[in-house]
Amino acid sequence: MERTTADISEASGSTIRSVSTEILDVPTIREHKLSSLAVTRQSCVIVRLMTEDGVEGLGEAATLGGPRWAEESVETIKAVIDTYLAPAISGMRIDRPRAARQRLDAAAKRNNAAKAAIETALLDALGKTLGLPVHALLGGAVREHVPVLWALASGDPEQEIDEALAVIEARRHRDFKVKIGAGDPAADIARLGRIAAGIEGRGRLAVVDANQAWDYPTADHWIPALHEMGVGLFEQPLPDWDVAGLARLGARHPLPILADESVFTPHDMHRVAAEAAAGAVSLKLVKHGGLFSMLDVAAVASAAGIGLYGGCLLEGPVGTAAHLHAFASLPSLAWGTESFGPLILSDTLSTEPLEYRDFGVAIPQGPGLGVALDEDKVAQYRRAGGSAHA
Ligand code: MUC
Ligand code: MG
Repeated sequence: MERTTADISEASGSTIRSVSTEILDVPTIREHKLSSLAVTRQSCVIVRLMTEDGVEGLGEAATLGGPRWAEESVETIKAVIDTYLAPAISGMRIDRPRAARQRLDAAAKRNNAAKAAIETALLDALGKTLGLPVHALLGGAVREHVPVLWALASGDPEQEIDEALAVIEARRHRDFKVKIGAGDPAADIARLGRIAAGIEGRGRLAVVDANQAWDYPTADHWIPALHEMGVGLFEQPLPDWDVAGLARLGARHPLPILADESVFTPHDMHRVAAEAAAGAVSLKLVKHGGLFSMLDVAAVASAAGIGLYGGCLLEGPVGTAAHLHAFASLPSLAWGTESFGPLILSDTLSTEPLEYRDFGVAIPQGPGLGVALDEDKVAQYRRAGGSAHA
């Protein structure tokens, strides 16, 4: 049946009936060690936004190690959504995501992960209502598949080489990110050297991520060794506030800096660009507060000639799909992505897994996010009674 303008306008004008949240705790396939935290279980908040027409939109906000990667934890995300953000957009039309973001910003400062999860659910509902994939709501896809690297983070180089060779063999990944900074820098350099030799000719050390663990002299001393090993990007070697330090490293060494924790907002991105403090930026929904804001950060970076890298915070299928729709719509994505979150979880939470093939992942085709949750799995991993887990 042909849909008239009036039909479409009536459907897109549907309003938000309710927003609900639940926390999931899902074991990871192995310990994932960052500089200041390690996880064996990944937690996220799933948001369900129901429209007056009975369409359900899904969103996700993940954290790493409670409020330690950033200031939000799944407990605060759930509380802020339930208490402040959900009431702020109740009854709004679903085809006004920018206006919804203004209401969310008026209701709560920052809390970007919480806002991102709500905006994702809103766009999923709008896409399902209109019969369009989320990427069409963001300007449309310019690619159908993105490269995905794999993160090595057990801290044991022999295990890490075995893990890398297995995923290369499976044609799942050939670029690797190694997490460092938990211990002695010289030991990390030795570990990286072992990994580089172990995968030589078959895989690449695309990114090394220190998660803010080093100071300027340490980074200045060891960057030539990383460059010598063929590392492609050095992610957030210094504390998030030390933008001037990142700029000095970038000016002294040819190895490009990848800004992660230093860039949450478009204003942060503007400062990093103005100070020439990075060669690339890692885009993550939890940092930017939503898909539109992610595109705003990307636009500021691109205007300054700073490359784009598709980041993650180990999201499950809902959050990963949301990232993929935004990454698909970016005119340029020079540094690829790390959209491997669902693969580090020990179980598949969606009814259909995302399609990982040819060293990357296919962009889901909607409507909406194009992902449905397996409700039995959700029930299995749902946190009971809101009790606190680390
Ligand atoms: C981070 O800081 O990049 C994303 C991938 C990964 O291995 O760790 C996270 C967080
Ligand atoms: Mg990082």
